[in-house]
Amino acid sequence: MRVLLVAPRVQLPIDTRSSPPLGLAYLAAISERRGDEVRVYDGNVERESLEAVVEAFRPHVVGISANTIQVQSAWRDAALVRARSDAAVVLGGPHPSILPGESLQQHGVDFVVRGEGEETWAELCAAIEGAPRESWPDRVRAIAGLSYRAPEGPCHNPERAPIQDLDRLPFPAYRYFRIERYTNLQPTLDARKGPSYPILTSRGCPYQCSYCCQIGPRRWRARSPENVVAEWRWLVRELGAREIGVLDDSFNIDRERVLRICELLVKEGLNRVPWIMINGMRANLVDEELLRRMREAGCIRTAFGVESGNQRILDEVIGKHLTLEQVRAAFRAARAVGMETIGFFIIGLPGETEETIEDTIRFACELDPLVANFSMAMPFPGTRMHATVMEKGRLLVKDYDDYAFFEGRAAFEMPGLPRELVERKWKEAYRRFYFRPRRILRQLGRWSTYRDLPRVVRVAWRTAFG
Ligand code: B12
Ligand code: SF4
Repeated sequence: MRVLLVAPRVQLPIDTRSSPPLGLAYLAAISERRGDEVRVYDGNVERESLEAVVEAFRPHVVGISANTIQVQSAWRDAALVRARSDAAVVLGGPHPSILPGESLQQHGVDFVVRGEGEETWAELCAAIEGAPRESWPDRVRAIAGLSYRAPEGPCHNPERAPIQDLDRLPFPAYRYFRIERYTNLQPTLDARKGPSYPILTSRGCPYQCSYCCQIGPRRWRARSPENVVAEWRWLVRELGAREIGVLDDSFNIDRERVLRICELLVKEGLNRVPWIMINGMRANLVDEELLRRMREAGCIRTAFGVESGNQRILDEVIGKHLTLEQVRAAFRAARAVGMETIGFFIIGLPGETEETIEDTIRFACELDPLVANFSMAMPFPGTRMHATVMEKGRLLVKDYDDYAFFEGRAAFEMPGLPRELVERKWKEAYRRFYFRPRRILRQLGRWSTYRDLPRVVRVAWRTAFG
């Protein structure tokens, strides 16, 4: 069967990094294991049009991935595929998983795979292979995690149980990606040295922060250290990775597992290739010894999800299960072992006041990470924050494209939290953090400042003053 996997194009108003979409790389590996002929089309790096690819490749199944800010583009792609072929069109990813009915109403969409996709995808492809379109509803009735159109209306099969043994998954199939067209992992910080690859060593997260969009079960599942390091070795030795980014939601839930991964990386000499924690580690679960072992194993930079500098907001609004003192200790420990840090902060959560936002800006300056990333609170569908805003506030975003906060516009208002305040404090956060004399001096000491100067100035200016 010919299978086309599509990452829809997202147009953002500022330059961001690009990297191969890992979810599609896993699905490509599953299709390959089935013996399918695979083509991946990432609209963010392709030069050909999707129309041309559909016409030349003549797929039997087209799988399209979408988070919220991509979903309108995904629907356009689905309609475009339908206009040019009779392929089954399947949507998956965070947004369709949360609101499957909405995507099923779009022209051209036949199926929605909810949550973790590998097993559902394999079963769906097997069920419809060679079968006439009219027979699809009957053939897919028993496939867990699938939503589809049937003559009686949209059908949502029961949830799929999470994959128990993640070690049984194939490694992501990067041979279908044009790796040379992606940026490196953190282009504003590091020079591009060669191919960069992501890795996912665990799935899920036991926490439930109010703003976070979790599409899978809360249960955290991990790959074994041996399986993780086997992929790492393959990325470095076979694919020539020059840097690796760990994408886990919660890398450090099991301390012993992290220590064992680090031990194996050192033993195999894989620690010569730098790696970075892309997503935040849990600051309450780190200590100096753990970070030292990660540093020795090649980790040059870690991130922590700090979110707020106000304990009440952390406890009552987010449910972060984290204290400000634990955050301070985590940053101190990272500094002590020579690891660079990124802090993630959120401005304008429901329940905030000007004072709590002030606390966050001051806390960011006190922690003084290499990078402070201030997001404006964004109520993604399916999150507790979304429910709060719908119940007590007013949503300002008009469509899903607006869910990218880059334009500096607040997405909602709450009583006592007007949009002007959030937008003003968000800009102020960037200005106050990045335009401190100490910070400017440190920035001038980094080589990348000179290499990326035009881009850094453009982004900083737009964010702080634009
Ligand atoms: C790495 C990452 C990024 C990278 C992107 C790298 C890339 N090109 O993929 C960067 C840092 C650039 C980024 C940016 C953003 N991100 Co992000 N990101 C992630 C992160 C941490 C990992 C994504 C990943 O690779 N996961 C691993 C793979 C295996 O899982 P997956 O992609 O979900 O795919 C599985 C299933 O969803 C499903 N599936 C997916 N697609 C398809 C398609 C088909 C056909 C099928 C059958 C199944 C299927 O099967 C896959 C395998 O099981 C996730 C959190 C998470 N744990 O997933 C957030 C996450 C995806 N990001 C999120 C957000 C909000 C953003 C931003 C909008 C934030 C912002 N305002 O800047 C931007 C948007 C950028 C963009 N261009 O789209 C949200 C999305 C929520 C939502 N409803 O949209 C997430 C879920 C974080 C969260 N928990 O809230 N992100
Ligand atoms: S923000 Fe991080 S800790 Fe909180 S639920 Fe999401 S992944 Fe888990």
